[in-house]
Amino acid sequence: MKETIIAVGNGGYNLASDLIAAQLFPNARLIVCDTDEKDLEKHSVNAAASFLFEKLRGTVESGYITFVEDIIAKASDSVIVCATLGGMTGSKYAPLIALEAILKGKFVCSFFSMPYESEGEQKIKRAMNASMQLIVSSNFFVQQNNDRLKEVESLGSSDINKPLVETVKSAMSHMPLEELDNDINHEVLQAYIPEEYRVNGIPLVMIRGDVYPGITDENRKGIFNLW
Ligand SMILES: Nc1nc2c(ncn2[C@@H]2O[C@H](COP(=O)(O)OP(=O)(O)OP(=O)(O)O)[C@@H](O)[C@H]2O)c(=O)[nH]1
Ligand SMILES: [Mg+2]
Repeated sequence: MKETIIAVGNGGYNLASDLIAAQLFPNARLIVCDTDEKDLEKHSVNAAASFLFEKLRGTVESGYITFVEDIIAKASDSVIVCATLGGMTGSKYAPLIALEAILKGKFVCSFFSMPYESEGEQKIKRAMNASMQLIVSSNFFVQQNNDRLKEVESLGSSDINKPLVETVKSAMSHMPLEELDNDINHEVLQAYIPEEYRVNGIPLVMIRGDVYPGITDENRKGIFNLW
């Protein structure tokens, strides 16, 4: 299936690039979006479409959905949302994009990271809120907890997305992305995480199919407080 990868924010673009460089999605279309004009300009060179978003400070209002609708209208039936949560762009817009995609009946997969603990409570809270919103609007997700990266000695400074990318690679070597959702049980999915990334305590990588089977679109919208 031809996927549409939607990279949100600066780290979201890095993550999407690393997934593409690993040749996991050879036919995918890349859409980039950011609130930072310079970053967007740089990244749009490699993208099929790019969107400049308004910087959001407070809570998201329903008016912004229209903008997000334009993106989803350009997406295929299988959407991959990439963001590194904690900042103001990926955390605010990636969940809205995933919500719009799942409401439009797409298969939604989210790949995201959580910030380092040293980045402070505000970023962590923002990321926690965003991850919850992303998870309810995804059929499948892989989360990387950046703070645990330091526990894997073999990872160098340029390997920041490697555990997530390698987990996706391992999972997709067993079955197509679109089949990795609720048909498969939790233990089977965890076994796809490469052994070197299984650290003690809070995991470095989490991989899950439909977390809330039976969740309705109304429930999803309720989480966002938009309506
Ligand atoms: N795994 C990973 N994490 C990253 C990367 N870049 C940044 N991060 C983490 O993600 C958080 C958010 O960073 P950005 O992606 O730059 O933020 P943004 O979404 O562009 O939002 P702004 O605040 O508007 O710039 C940072 O605090 C880091 O913890 C990356 O390439 N990979
Ligand atoms: Mg940014």
